[in-house]
Amino acid sequence: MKKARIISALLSLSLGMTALPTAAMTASADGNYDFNSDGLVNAYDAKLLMNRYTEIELGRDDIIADQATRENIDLNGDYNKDGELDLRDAAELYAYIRDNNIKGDVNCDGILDGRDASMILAYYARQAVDKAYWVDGEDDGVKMLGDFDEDGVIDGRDASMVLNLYLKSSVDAK
Ligand SMILES: [Ca+2]
Ligand SMILES: [Ca+2]
Ligand SMILES: [Ca+2]
Repeated sequence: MKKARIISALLSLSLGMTALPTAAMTASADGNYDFNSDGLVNAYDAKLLMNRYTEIELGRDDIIADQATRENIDLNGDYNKDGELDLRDAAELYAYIRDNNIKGDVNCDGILDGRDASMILAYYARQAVDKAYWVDGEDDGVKMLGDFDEDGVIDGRDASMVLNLYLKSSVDAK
């Protein structure tokens, strides 16, 4: 079934991007990649770009809920400017997000705080129950940036390290 194949290709892409060639990777994202206009360029936007690709491939327009978001993607989603909106654009945007944010800042707002810690913890809790349970955008961000201590596992330890750092910095600031 075509749809199932595409979905599994998308999943493997978002989980294993290091396997893709990086030679043509652009150094910076200079366009407007905040597709959902929430002020942040993060994994949600990369996920939306993948969803838009899926819509185009399947001839659908019901995966992305918001028409303005869809138009933003159609205008700016060709990340590598090769005239096609495809999975490579999504992969390169994911790589940009992964490489241009600090470890632990899973929502990519430039601050490590309780929000990041709880996203990491929620991801860990969900994965512990069911590895197939995936929250689009949110879990993509955690997967890329959530392994704070870089031991190869995203778990409660990463969440508490991020939280402790945040608590320490807010105490120091007083
Ligand atoms: Ca955004
Ligand atoms: Ca953050
Ligand atoms: Ca870890």
